[in-house]
Amino acid sequence: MLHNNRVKQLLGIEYPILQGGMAWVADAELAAAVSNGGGLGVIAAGSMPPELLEKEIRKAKSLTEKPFGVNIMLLSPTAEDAIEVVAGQKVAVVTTGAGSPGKVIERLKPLGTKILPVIASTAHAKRVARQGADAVIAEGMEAGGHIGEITSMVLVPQIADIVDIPVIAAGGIADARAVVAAFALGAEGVQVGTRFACCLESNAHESYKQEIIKARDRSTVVTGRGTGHPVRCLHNKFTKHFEELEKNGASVEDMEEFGTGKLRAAVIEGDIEWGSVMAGQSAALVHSVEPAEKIIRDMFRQTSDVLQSLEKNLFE
Ligand code: TUI
Repeated sequence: MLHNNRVKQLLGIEYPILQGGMAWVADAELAAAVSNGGGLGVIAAGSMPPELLEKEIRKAKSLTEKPFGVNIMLLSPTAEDAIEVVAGQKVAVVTTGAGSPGKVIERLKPLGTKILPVIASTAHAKRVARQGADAVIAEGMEAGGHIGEITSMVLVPQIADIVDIPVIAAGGIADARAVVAAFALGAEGVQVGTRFACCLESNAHESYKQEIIKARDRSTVVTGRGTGHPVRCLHNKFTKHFEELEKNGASVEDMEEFGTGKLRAAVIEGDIEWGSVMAGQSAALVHSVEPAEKIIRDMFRQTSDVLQSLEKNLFE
């Protein structure tokens, strides 16, 4: 397959779109749906013990002939086990998050696995490029879950200026307008989390999906800045209580203890009041639950309309 687009080339996919690696949400079923839709589906190892991760990888292989990836959350206590499972299963692509992927690159690159670290700063991008990353996913603070400090609008062009490997934009991308904007900023691909968390094949509880659909521009908040692990989620009783803890000077341990199990509660049990409903600011742009394949098709087909009106506005 020969493409001008380096992300399509690198990953062997039809549309340069990756699904974000969302713990508890991104299982084999979601990953296979995204891959079958022409993007790169990703299984999130974050919430999985190694036996379950292996089972999900085998399941994804049975559900799609297309390439898919595994996301390794580097803060997770099971990250090292996940690396070994991925090595054993010869997974084609690994994305990493929330840390430095040195060990992942060292262990998996010799096996031919493509490594795409999520980064949130120029220093980190330079470092992973030097370490041998195949592409970088530049994630702005519009994203959901664990985030950095810089917006996609200013992060993506800076990363594009300093690395030679392809840049994939993430954070705030939920429709064709954002795809065009990301490419204008120098990206050659996009990663989408929130809109896929809300898709038909996502494992998230129906109540979780409805909360995303109801979300407006100011519905997300960032908690945990004091713990060193800022996390964006939809505001609810959980985030209000978390903010109280921070204001009252609670210890990092107490805050982390309060947070434990809350993502699972939201995603699996549908506890949208006291659970951590992680979502990006683009939740406000998600209006319905649709199949992954339709989301991908619309996000790329509609780019030509966006470009046409853009040309009219700029040049006529
Ligand atoms: O990892 C994510 N998003 C996540 S992970 C997650 S699970 C979690 N639960 C509770 C608390 C914390 C996490 C939920 N959402 N996105 C990728 C990402 N990586 N965003 C930002 C970063 C990042 C930040 C700092 C990557 C590297 C980094 O520094 C590494 C270094 O060595 O400087």
